Amino acid sequence: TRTPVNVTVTGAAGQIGYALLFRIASGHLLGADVPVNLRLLEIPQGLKAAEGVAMELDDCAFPLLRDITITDQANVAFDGANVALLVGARPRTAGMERGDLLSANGGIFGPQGKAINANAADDIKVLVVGNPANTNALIAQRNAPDVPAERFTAMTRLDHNRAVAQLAKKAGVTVEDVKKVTIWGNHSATQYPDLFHAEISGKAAFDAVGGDQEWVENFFIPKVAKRGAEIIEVRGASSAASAANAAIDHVYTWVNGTPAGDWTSMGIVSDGSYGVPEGLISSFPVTTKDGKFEIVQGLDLSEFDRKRIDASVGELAEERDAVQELGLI
Ligand code: NAX
Repeated sequence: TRTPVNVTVTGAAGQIGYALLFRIASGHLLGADVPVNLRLLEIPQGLKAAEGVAMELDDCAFPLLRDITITDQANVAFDGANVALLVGARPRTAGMERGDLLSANGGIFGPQGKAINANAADDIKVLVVGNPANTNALIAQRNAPDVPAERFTAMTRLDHNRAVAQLAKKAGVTVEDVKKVTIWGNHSATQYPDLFHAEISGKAAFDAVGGDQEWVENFFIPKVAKRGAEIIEVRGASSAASAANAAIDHVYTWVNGTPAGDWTSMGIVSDGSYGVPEGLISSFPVTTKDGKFEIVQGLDLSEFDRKRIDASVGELAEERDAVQELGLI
């Protein structure tokens, strides 16, 4: 039998945590033959609810679930961690300026980065879900100097999946017919969901959805970029099950590889590709294989692509400058 993989989840008592933990424990994160130990990190006020979730996990009698640890100590939660899903974050509340938001999250992701650096397993893979995800990932990464930078990633897979679903709907095909969609930049309203390099049933996606630039600019892009706000308005709460699903997809794809003829979107440390300043955590088209990813190279960017990517990357650079000024990185 295989050695269990240690999976740490922060914000385990929150709504994404509740949608996520049962799927990790049932084998959807890593595979149906991989046993897992769960390490749940919460703030003290969240510990009791996390205990309740752990009771429900017990009650599922999942064959792959070995051990559950519940703690408010980052050093305990990340001890021997192979995969860490950083979901818990400080949300923006009324009247909060961006600097306040970034520094509150710096107070979370700085120490968690240090705890990962000191305690995690050598093969640690980190996914940051908690917003502002890209910059929180940057803070954690910079606080973990002994961990290879490429092990810190930010989640844009939910945006990616949203884009795929919108394109399938418009073209009247199934989601499996939609390939090579890219989310570029920041997981925020400035993100650039790119269909110009995508394919639908083997043809250029732009043609397959009617070749209508107006629809792309005024419907498709805002639909994807503002979907989070739309869910809040309609459901009365922010995306949880779809966010958890995207986190599962992100890690599963990272570990198990992208299918031939397709790629995915991940927020990763830039190596300077496509003019994205080195070191920023920005979303790119990537292929994955054997637990490693590579940026898809050689895509021709139009002026329209360039403008949209630059705008979102510009926002990331501003966020980096702000956290630098705050002494968080
Ligand atoms: P909830 O407020 O339901 O849960 C957050 C949980 O985190 C709470 O239980 C809280 O006690 C815990 N927490 C807070 N600080 C912590 C710390 N320092 N250590 C450990 N736990 C801590 O939020 P939920 O709806 O689950 O969303 C979680 C995060 O995901 C938010 O930041 C949200 O903005 C972000 N999202 C990111 C998405 C993405 O695509 N990247 C999409 C969905 C979601 O909006």
